[in-house]
Amino acid sequence: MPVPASFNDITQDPNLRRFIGWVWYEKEVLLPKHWLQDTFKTRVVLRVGSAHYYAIVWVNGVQVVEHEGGHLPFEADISTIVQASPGDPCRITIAVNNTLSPYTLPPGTIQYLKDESKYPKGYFVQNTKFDFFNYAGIHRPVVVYTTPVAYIDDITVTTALSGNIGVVRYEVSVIGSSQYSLSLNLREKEGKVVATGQEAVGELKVVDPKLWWPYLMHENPGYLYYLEVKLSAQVDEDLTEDVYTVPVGIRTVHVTSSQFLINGKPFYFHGVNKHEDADIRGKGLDWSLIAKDFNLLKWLGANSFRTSHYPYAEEIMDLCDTYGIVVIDECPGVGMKDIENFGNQSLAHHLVVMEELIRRDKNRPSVVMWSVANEPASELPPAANYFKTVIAHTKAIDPTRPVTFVSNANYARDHGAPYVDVICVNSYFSWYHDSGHLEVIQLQLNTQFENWYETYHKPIIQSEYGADAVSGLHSDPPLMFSEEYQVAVLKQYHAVLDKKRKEYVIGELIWNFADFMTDQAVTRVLGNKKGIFTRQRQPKPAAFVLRDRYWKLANESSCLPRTVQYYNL
Ligand code: BDP
Repeated sequence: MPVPASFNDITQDPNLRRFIGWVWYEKEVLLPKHWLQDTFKTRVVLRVGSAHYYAIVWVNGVQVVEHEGGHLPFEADISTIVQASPGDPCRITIAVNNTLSPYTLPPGTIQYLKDESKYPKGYFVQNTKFDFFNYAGIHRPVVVYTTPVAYIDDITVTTALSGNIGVVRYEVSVIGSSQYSLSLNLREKEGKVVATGQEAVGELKVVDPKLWWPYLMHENPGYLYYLEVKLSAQVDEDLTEDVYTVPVGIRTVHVTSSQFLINGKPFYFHGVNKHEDADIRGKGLDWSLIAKDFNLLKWLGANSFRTSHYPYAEEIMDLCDTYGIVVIDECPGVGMKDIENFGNQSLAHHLVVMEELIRRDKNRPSVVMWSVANEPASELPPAANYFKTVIAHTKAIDPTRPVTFVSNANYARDHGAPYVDVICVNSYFSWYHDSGHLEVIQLQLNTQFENWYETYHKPIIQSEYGADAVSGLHSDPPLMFSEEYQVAVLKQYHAVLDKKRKEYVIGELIWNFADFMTDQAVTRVLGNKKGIFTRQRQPKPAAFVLRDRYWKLANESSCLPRTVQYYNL
């Protein structure tokens, strides 16, 4: 079985495609000799980028780590095990179980179907209430790396602006020695050192900094400085050195009652919702696919996306930082529709997931907001305390970013909305309600925005809207599932968005960037077809409509002089 990849679509075996339970991966690797000899100086670490959903890892038969939750990395110090038998290959065994429960994120249930006149003995299915295929396996790279035994464990960077001074606050945590010194250099992209530091906690100042700007908002988007942190530590009689470099984008984020400000300028999200999803590899990381998607985002004139409905690979996030693609970073709180999903067990896990996500992505300038859930049953009374707690916890760990969750609840009955900084609303007028009635979209969308704004006086993002279109299916007048209908829905939404974006609507994210696989259902034709691109990343007509719109929006909202205009690439 290849890694990284979902195991589901690799073979012709239908049982493996829908398999629920334990799968086992094993590989022997040869580690460099000097990693194994320097017993007291080298720390050997095994890191799994993500495994869906629950994983237990052994090295040479010894259990080294277990981890609950897909989409986020975990690691184990394996030094003592591999250094104990330097002559042998290192055997890595990873067992992965994709069974979901009411307390996992996302939640799911196992249902035993006991009527033996209909089902064989022991027959069960896994039910989920989210709309994407529960791909499983080892989805991201597994690597073995080393550090010295005294090492840089973590670095936290936040940035601020004070007049023409860029302030880079940092905190370095060191493990393995209490006798150490640090040397920090903040370098420009081109290498020149602009500020230095020696303390574990400090502030670096940059005069007239080059700010990190979103794509299409500035002629030089995604500008990154590099903070190089050098640790020299005394370990027994020896001096060891560890070096780590963090990309730093100097930028600020603020939310007012009607605006989202990046570097003090109003930012309008014109972007997409995505999935990690493609033929054959499922949710497995694929560099060619990632590069293709970023090219399509740039072509489209999209300045942002939401990581619907779980954290994406670090490799994707790195490119967002580099290209200036703004991210709403979402945790896997999706499909939370039942009352059991709001109890203490779920809550405790949700808090841990937010901690892991923030530890991974906190230094990324592209991440401007955390989303703690998608379309939870937020009208249930326990959702009030649940979201109050998750959002307060998220803000306590990261006071620098706004927090939201994405709602499709009625504005008057949503118990989570009082705690968010930005209201994110999904709606599917003329699709799931009033199916086929394009003529009601404008009225209903207008009412939706006014209701939410009058209740909360917080800026609003249309965080999902769209319609399924089966590529190549035509109908005029536009009928549901045709390419023409998808275009017509978008245009109706845009008419209202164009009015409301002058007031308090701060963004629009189409559902979805590309067609994607779901469970089989009577409403799904080999998956969800709301993509503006097919699953193979070919444009439907809706992609051209959005492309025209996004480039126009870019010209209106960029910080370039009025005489300078963007042209479609
Ligand atoms: C929304 C969900 C999204 C679905 C979409 C749809 O947030 O995950 O895929 O609807 O039904 O409710 O297409």
